[in-house]
Amino acid sequence: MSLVPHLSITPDVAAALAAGGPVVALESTIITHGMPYPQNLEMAKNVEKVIRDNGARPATIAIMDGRFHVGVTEADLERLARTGGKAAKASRRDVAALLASGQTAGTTVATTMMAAHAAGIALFATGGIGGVHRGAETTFDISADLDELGKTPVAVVCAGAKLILDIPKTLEVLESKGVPVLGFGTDAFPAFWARESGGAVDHRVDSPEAAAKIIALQFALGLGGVLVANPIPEAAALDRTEIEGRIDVAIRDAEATGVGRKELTPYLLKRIFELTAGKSLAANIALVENNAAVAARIAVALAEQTH
Ligand code: PSU
Ligand code: MN
Repeated sequence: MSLVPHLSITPDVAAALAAGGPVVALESTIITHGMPYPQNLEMAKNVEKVIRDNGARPATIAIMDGRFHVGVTEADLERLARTGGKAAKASRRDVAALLASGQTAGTTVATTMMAAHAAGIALFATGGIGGVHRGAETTFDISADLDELGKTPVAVVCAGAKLILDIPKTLEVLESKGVPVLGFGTDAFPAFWARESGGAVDHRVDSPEAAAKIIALQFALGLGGVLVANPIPEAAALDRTEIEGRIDVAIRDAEATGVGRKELTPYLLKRIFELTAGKSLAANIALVENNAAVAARIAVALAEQTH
């Protein structure tokens, strides 16, 4: 019982993994649902380049043609980027149905972790993780990302979680699931577009080597995933008060139009993009690239420590 027979790993990723080299997984919901075309395609290509420039191999993960692709061709990236909202969003509960139907789907943090682990990839870079939505005490809307982090041994480098979520509740659930939250050069849990959320990380690390040491031990002990929280670069960060105001408007609009469940996160992202006149998208791209660089450096340190 395993995902392995359903993986299509590109030859260059397979060769890097066989040699014990550094590989960084990338999700695809950020391409299919997180950003508009053509910025999504440009971002996807740039992020792969950033990983290569930092000494690791990128492996973008997506579900296409009844397979879990680990590493995609440029033509496949183009295909994912051009789905224009028609692709499915693959959470854990969707995997079997999507592999059966052959539909094209972006993989979330949860399903990208599943495929990365099956392929033997330790590091994964994204923008922000899913978490506990505001009002979860009535909607029960808690992302499957948190549960996956609790059980699947992959280290996810993110810029924290968006303030569209309830950050204190998200940190509480991460604690319940036993997920260590490492602050990369920070004591503060970052809030995606802003460098601070008001919440704190559990442990601070100040180098890729220090992060790699904890990640290696977490995996050796069989304790599940690790979350590395890496704040957006100062120059790209948005003003927290301004972004908080926009988020409140977007949430009210979602309630007014009845958007919820799996459509909620993509809807809020699109609405905030409109409300900030695109500034949120530019910041989003900058922080993903920054996370890719840090993930690649940690992957290199981890490969050196384990060989
Ligand atoms: N947060 C972002 N951008 C994103 C997502 C989250 O800032 O694109 C995507 C990720 O793929 C994440 C998913 O895993 O949304 C979470 O969705 P949900 O809340 O439905 O689990
Ligand atoms: Mn949800």
